[in-house]
Amino acid sequence: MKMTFRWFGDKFDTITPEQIRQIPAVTGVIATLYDTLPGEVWERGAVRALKARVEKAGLEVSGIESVNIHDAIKAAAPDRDMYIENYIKTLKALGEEGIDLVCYNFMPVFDWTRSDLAKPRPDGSSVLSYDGDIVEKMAFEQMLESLESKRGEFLLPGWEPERMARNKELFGIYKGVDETKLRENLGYFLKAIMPACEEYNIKMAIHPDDPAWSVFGLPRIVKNHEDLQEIVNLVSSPCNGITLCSGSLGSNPDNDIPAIIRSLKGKIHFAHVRNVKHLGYRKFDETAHLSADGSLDMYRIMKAFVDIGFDGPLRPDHGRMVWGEKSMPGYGLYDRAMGICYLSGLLEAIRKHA
Ligand SMILES: [Mn+2]
Repeated sequence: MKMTFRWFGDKFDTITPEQIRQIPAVTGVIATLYDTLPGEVWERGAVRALKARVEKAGLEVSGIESVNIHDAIKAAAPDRDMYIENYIKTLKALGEEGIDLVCYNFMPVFDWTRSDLAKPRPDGSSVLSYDGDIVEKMAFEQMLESLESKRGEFLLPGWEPERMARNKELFGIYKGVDETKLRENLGYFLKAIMPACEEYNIKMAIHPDDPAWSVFGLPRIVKNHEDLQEIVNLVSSPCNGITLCSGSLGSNPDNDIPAIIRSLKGKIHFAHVRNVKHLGYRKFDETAHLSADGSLDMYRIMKAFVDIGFDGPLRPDHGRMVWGEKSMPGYGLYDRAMGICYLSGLLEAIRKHA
């Protein structure tokens, strides 16, 4: 298991690789070229520069999160093959630079959703929060405006303004795309890219939908164990796998995360480990990583990863905002650093006890 930390690049992140290097146990970053748009080809030179930047700090690039997928691919629009070709070119640029893990998601129109980006908690910290009564009664435009007004000077990963400016048009292209169709479109995409993935040994790791249910009437196909198993079965290749995100799957209390981890042995390429606190039907807060702070049993989750012999990169996920830090919502330094230290402690205890 490799301990890693997400980093958005010097231009966008409030944190530096040099700071990340000082977090005990962390050996790599999960990086991205944050100023590329879905559908754009990543140039090999830019990938090489990104790697050099990270390596200068004594870390490795342990994977990419994300190479976003153009909506034309997800909706099977007439120009999808062109965008798939571009995706393959990006994979080649990454493969030639020795990068072997790509996290992606297949959510239509927008990425993760929250009703509050900075909900105050009794201890004075703030967290990302989801209240279905608020989100699911809003029009999408209202949701967009509300997030835009609260993000401050920071970009929200997955809610890039260029993409959101086209949201009406995007909703339009998903007309007639139900879950079955969306899954077929994912299968088409995976079949097309697998030869390149296999050539360069790039593991594709689909991220679960967040939250793990449909919002704004859009289809979602990465919500639970059954969905993940279907995706793994879509294309039989060692490169077709998943990102096990405990927080996204864990938004639905019906998802038994340790059981899902155990059942997907060999198919988990990447792990996001964080906690959530269930507050009622379709209501949750993100919390500190500590088991006692949320609803998930982090010991059982880490134990499941150890038991299946998971050896890929693992990173803490969204953190609380603490100690007056200002950063991209969920992506401050302090609470994520506390989170990964805690997970490393669990890991040490599990291994020594074994
Ligand atoms: Mn995640």
